Amino acid sequence: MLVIFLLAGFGCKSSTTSSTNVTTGGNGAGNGNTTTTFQKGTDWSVTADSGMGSLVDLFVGKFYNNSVGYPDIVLLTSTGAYVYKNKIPSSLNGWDTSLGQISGTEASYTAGTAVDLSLSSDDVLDLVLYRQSPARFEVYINDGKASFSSSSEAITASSNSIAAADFKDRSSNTSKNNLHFLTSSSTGNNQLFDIKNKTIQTPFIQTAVTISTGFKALSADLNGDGYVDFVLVPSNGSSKITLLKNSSDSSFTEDTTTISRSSSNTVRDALLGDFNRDGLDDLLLATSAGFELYVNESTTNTLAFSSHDISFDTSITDEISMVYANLTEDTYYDLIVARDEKDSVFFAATSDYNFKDITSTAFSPSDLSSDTTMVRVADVDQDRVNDIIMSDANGDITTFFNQASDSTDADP
Ligand SMILES: [Ca+2]
Ligand SMILES: [Ca+2]
Ligand SMILES: [Ca+2]
Ligand SMILES: [Ca+2]
Repeated sequence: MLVIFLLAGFGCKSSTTSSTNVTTGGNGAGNGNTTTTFQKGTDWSVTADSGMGSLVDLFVGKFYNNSVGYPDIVLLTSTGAYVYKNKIPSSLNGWDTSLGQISGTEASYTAGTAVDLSLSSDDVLDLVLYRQSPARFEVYINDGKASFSSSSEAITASSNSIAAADFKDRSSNTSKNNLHFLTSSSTGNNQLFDIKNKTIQTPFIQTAVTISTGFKALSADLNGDGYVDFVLVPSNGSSKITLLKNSSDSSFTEDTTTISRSSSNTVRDALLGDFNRDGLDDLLLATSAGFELYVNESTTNTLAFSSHDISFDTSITDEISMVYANLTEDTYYDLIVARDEKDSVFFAATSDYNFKDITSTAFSPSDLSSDTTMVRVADVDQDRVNDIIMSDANGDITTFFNQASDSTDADP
């Protein structure tokens, strides 16, 4: 995939928001495997310092240069950004917290994303962050050893979520390194802007993003034309989901009618992932009343989505964080649902659109925390099967290693 891959949050599958180290689904039989187990890595538990504030986001990917590319962690919190380095290259297991807070990030953040802003130099992730006071976006350029230099651009709009999209020719013309960004704002000042040559461009693109209160920004190539598009998911139960179709890298077409929600239930989380394995990302919403799935039926020229039933054998209606990634060794992506103040639930896909709760067989019950607020997936030990990283609201980290063995019918 051409993009970036960090784990900005949410889907591991969709193009701009996952980790460099997340493996992808394979081409095998797709047998709905439900048998994997996860081992809690006792050397990989981190208790966050009490002064680190509350967790805003958790980025997993390569922040520290080494030959293999073991994923590291950056915590974005209400007091700054902090690096947890993967120790494996020096043969010690666990997360090394000694790099501490990223210099310059002594502020309260509400949104951010980790992307490689310069494909032509190294492949470590840089950061684009939104701080509340003074209100501004900041670019933090990684020197390859998780030491960052920063620049900023003032803007008064708030941001609670940000998604990135490569320019179409970026991977073949890395000297350009141009990216689009969409930010969602709970006060309605949703913004679309570009970063070129590691610099935020002004003025910000004045796209009329109609949606009044944005909850989450997502990105994927929705119609398969090579241009990465954006989705803006509303808060407060609005039925209008805004699609921003990228038509030439210099213009986006706003579409608020293709996906119209039938319910007004408040959205708790949203992700883009391919739930029927046709190569186009579909939209999954977790709401206050359950899940809504909108299946992508777009063609190159026309965006189209249809509502589709999705089946889980456990009801989930709480404050949640979802991640969609392949964790059993088959061709189906699986779903982890983290619930604040309740146990997380691991759903293994058994066929297109159908999931089975295998939490009780995949995890030792005493290992699972009951206050997970964020979950991410990455191949932490680079054994070619994806592992799970969970965090509570303070940034305390628990790592679960996938005991599945890599097989020829699944991940590359
Ligand atoms: Ca597209
Ligand atoms: Ca699909
Ligand atoms: Ca699977
Ligand atoms: Ca692994």
